[in-house]
Amino acid sequence: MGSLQKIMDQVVKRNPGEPEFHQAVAEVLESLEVVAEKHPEWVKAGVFDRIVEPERQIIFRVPWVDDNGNVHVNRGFRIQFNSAIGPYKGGLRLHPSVNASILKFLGFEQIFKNSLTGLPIGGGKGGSDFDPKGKSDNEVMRFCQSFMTELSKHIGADTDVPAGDIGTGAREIGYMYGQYKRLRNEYTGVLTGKGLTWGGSLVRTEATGYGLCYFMDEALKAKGKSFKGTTVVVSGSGNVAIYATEKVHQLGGKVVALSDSNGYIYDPEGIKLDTVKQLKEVERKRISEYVNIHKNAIYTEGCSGIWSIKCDIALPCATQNEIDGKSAELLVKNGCYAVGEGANMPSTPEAVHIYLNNKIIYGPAKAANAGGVATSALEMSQNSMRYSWTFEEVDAKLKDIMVNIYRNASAAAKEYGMEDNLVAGANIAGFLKVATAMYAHGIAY
Ligand code: NDP
Ligand code: 2IT
Repeated sequence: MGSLQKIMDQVVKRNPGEPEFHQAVAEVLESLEVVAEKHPEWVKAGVFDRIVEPERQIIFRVPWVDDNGNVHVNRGFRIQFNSAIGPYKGGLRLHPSVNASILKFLGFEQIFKNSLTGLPIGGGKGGSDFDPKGKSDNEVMRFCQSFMTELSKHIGADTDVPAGDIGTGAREIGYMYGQYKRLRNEYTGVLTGKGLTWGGSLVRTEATGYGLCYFMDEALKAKGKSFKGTTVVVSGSGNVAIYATEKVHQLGGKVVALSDSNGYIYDPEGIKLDTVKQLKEVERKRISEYVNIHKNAIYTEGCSGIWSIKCDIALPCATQNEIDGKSAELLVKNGCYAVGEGANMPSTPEAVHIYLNNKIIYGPAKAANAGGVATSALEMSQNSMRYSWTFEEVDAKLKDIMVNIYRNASAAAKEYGMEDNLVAGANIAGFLKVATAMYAHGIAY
């Protein structure tokens, strides 16, 4: 890194013990060196210094009572990272690993992702170290109500609009929305990912996975390829993985593997998605159960082994740093020529380096998984209009947005002398709009 190294040093010093946050910032600052050279006025106005510091971080206690009457205390967070181009927007993660580092990396990336969508949304993220796994519906409800009791003081349809992420799906959004409505006596689009009978948008459930495939389809086309006839490995088996699989199948590819945090399934005949939806969305079971229904499929313990399966295209859709350098090398060695990130920051810096060195068609998370939040922004528009678009209308807008993100990232990479490097392209294209707004707004002092 060059002139922005001192900002990176400050981030490390000010946020000790937060490796995921450091990783996300380092990648972006590295891409932005060329922008800093071109825009000394932004350097002088401290745009780079300011963009790495969250505007506001809220940390709070979340007490709740389990079905046996025992009291539990979790920690709740909301990182309101940047509101230069719109209200803070980003999901809520419920997972035992959640801490400030993970939510700051996610909130930081969300700034650039949301800017890339072309829609007026700032960057934020939140969540809790609560683990919904193994909890009853009533326990999840009590947690969500307690969480929202505090969070409601900090959010609003024009202030900060949370949504789902790992561990937060339609059930959790429902309990949280109900509590917000009780507390505030207002019916507004304060959360997205709502149910279809109470303000949700068609296509939001499918949006991240579908959007990932629309983005990758465009990236593949630019290199004379397509999903048709390809073998695809998808990690995870949650919301993003399921709808990425559905769209790959619609586009003529074959997904042969899925995973969860315990292990992975391999079905050489192609994953039967109806079974996966029943197991994961309805019964909330483990992916290992799949092989009890489809006897030709194999289950293997340990989730990272999924990257040893031979494939043309890999779509990591589980969690951060799930592909390390060794897994990336294995993918390349086995002939994989494209990687599209449905999850946020699923590849370590070493893995990204290997993709770029081997000319892999690589769709980085900020660009490739922006379809979820883009459709959330479309949900906000529909809520403001008190109107809803049809499935076809929303799907067409989503597709347009993903194609534009690819084109803008690709054009920015070329303009700044890094043709085909969509990591740099996405970081730069996302940053330019936010920086222009931050500069225009002046510095408060
Ligand atoms: P879900 O909770 O629906 O599914 C998460 C999946 O990833 C599960 O299969 C889960 O397995 C697996 N997983 C989670 N944590 C780990 C871990 N530490 N190690 C291995 N596997 C793990 O979440 P989503 O599908 O919504 O989110 C998946 C990824 O996509 C995340 O990175 C999220 O930030 C990102 N994303 C989500 C968007 C959305 O709209 N939902 C939008 C853009 C990005 P298990 O059940 O064993 O925990
Ligand atoms: O990482 C993400 O972009 C999300 N979890 C979706 C956020 C949103 O506000 O829809």
